Amino acid sequence: MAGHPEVTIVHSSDLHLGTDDSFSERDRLANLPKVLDAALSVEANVVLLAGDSFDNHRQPVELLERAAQILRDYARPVVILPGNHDPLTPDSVYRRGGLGEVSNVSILGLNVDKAVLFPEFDLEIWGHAHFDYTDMSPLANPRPRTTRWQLAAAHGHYVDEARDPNRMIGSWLIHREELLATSADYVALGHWNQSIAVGNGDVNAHYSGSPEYTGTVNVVRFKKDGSVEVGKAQLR
Ligand SMILES: [Mn+2]
Repeated sequence: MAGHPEVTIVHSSDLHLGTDDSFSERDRLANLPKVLDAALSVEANVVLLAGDSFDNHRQPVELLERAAQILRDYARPVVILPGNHDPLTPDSVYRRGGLGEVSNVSILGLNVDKAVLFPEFDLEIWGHAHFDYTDMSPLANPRPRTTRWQLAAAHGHYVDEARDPNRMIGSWLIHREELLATSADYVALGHWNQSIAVGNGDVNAHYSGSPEYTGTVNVVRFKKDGSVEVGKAQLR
């Protein structure tokens, strides 16, 4: 076999750009260039942001235009999954300020449907965007694999127990059997601030955590020999 391409993906989530912190003079977009710089340092082919990239939709258009420019200047592929803080509502940050028109940025559910294909890497990334603030099932209806490498992205709350039809508590739940049902090479999770693997090692499923709290991003390497390596890169 000639071998398939080796691919490096940087996975982050919960950047919460635009957080209203009136006690700080800090740039509200500061975490975005930090994550992109970390991606450059490990020569990532694709950056995936698994939800809550923005804290809320009450952002001035100027801030959104500046975020779009930072992403445009980065120039490499970025895939964004809208989460429960930045869903694709009519007033969404992704529908104002031009973020949906940046050619190297794919926003799941907006300028691409449920998946982004990268033929040059024999890779597909799929995920269900949040469209509003109500409950949804982040890993429902897993996409049948069409490429050598497949990454599933989901924004929600992982629970280790089997699904309980009588349990009505909790929103955006992700169950262990749903992780397994993806058969993906890597499941990129968002919603939790801490960086942690879930699913008992039966599947490569990881929360990246918020870079604000962890100071890191996840670095996922799909290797030529078919193995998957998951590590971290420090933010500077
Ligand atoms: Mn969230």
